Amino acid sequence: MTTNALRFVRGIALVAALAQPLLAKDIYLDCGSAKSGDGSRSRPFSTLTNANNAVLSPGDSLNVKSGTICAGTLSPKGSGTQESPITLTSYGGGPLPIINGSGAAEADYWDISNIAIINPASSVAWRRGIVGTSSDGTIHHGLYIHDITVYNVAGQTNKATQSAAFIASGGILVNGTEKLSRYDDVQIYNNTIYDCGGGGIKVRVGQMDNRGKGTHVWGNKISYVGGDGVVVSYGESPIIERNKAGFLGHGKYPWTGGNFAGIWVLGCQDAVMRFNVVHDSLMSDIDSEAFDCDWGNEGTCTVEYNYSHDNAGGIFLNCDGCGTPGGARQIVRYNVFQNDCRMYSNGDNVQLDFYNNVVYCPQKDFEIAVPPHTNMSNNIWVGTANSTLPIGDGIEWNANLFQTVPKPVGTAGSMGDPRFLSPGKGQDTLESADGYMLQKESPALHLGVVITDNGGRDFWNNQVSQSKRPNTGAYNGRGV
Ligand SMILES: *[C@@H]1O[C@H](CO)[C@@H](O)[C@H](O)[C@H]1NC(C)=O
Ligand SMILES: *[C@@H]1O[C@H](CO)[C@@H](O)[C@H](O)[C@H]1NC(C)=O
Ligand SMILES: *[C@@H]1O[C@H](CO)[C@@H](O)[C@H](O)[C@H]1NC(C)=O
Ligand SMILES: *[C@@H]1O[C@H](CO)[C@@H](O)[C@H](O)[C@H]1NC(C)=O
Ligand SMILES: *[C@@H]1O[C@H](CO)[C@@H](O)[C@H](O)[C@H]1NC(C)=O
Ligand SMILES: CC(=O)N[C@H]1CO[C@H](CO)[C@@H](O)[C@@H]1O
Repeated sequence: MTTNALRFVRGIALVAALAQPLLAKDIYLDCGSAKSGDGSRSRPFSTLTNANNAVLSPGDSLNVKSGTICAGTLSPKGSGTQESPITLTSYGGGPLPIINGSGAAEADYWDISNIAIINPASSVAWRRGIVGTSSDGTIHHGLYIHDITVYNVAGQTNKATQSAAFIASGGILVNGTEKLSRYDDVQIYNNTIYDCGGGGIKVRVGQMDNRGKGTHVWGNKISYVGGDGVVVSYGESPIIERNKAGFLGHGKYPWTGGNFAGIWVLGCQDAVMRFNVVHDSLMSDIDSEAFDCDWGNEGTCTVEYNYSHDNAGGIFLNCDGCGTPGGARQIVRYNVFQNDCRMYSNGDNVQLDFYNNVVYCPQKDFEIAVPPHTNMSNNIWVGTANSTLPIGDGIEWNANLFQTVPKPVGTAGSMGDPRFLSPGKGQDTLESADGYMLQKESPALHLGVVITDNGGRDFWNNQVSQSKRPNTGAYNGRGV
């Protein structure tokens, strides 16, 4: 059974739109009202059925009364245009209106904001809060979902036994998959998502040979979801940034089987994950890393300027061997990883460039597995005396600084205290990682090797030169 709180269906919308007068109309819905009116502000519709029957045109809006609860599926019809999207939002001020229900989607140029969505149930199933679908074999454009709160969605939590339902469950989903359909210009930002079985935000915008363009997922706060934080698949140059994902695997509908990871991409070209914070993930079968360049990624897959801490699965997953290999160059740079001590690698077809990161694990042994072709440059590794770091013909170690953990056998590098400002004190924000700046006496200053095409700035936005020796670690400013 598929249930969604909100679904967008395209259908007859375009034909109807041609027959509409150019005047935009605003439709009002007040589920607290006793009798249904004509959808005007003074005589609003009172049921989701009324609202679902209306066909909206470019520039139209559907407004849901604040402080009310509507039971059922909101599934409005119609498509906007780039200049005149259709708006779905709340009116009247006060608490966000809640759509409590099931149901489910295709549409162009919708801007959805300022509503709350729940989809509770006593047992988990294929269920999501909000879903946009593209299944008619055409390219859809423009889905903007922002300032929405999604919580209490009883999505599937077991990927081992219910894989398809788990993949399709979570807070906010986009499903641009069927019959060569694709979704361009999907923007999901500033939403709050918690207590959702299956995960937070899962965006599929196309297929391997037909990737969706312009996917941007940013500024979302995701916590206590029973699965993945953010997943973007089959996008061209998608950007996932400034999201916070914490306590993954926990919550009202906690993880019960299979694998999940914090923030990850699959089947993408040139994906970037940056400025995110991922923390306190529960251990799943073998994943639960903060970041993952999964299978089918091509070009580059970049993880930069992020901070993560205390994820049971650790730092990073190369999963290029988990499906159709894409062979993207994986670039992990200028990140701070606190008490994240593990990397897992599945797939031999990729090059991993892991440089200018801080990996701080004074209490837990490292468990680091990397692709056979890996370049570890300019990182600071703080570990235990018992930890070992990987060696191999294709694993190169340049200018790393090691504290307590021994240098990998037979490689160059320095041992010593990096003299961080105040390590181990990071909380749940990017700012809280400031303790990983370097003191004036730090041996890490100017210890690094020059890396060409290095992104030009460090974690704190200090410049990184293409010719002068950088510091090791994520901080390239002067000693403080
Ligand atoms: C949502 O609907 C379910 C039944 O489907 C009901 O048990 C629950 O109380 C409703 N929650 C709210 C906040 O209306
Ligand atoms: C996407 O839609 C198709 C067709 O309805 C369905 O088979 C598939 O499971 C859906 N995937 C997700 C992630 O919702
Ligand atoms: C994000 O949401 C907050 C309220 O939670 C609001 O004040 C802010 O303006 C929003 N930012 C954007 C860019 O929409
Ligand atoms: C390190 O390993 C040795 C031998 O396995 C063990 O006796 C010792 O307790 C370990 N030390 C720590 C701090 O884990
Ligand atoms: C590894 O990176 C360093 C620094 O960029 C570079 O000098 C070296 O040539 C790289 N090694 C390989 C095998 O690419
Ligand atoms: C490169 C960059 O913009 N880094 C930012 C990372 O986050 C810290 C803390 O919010 C900012 O100070 C940096 O500017």
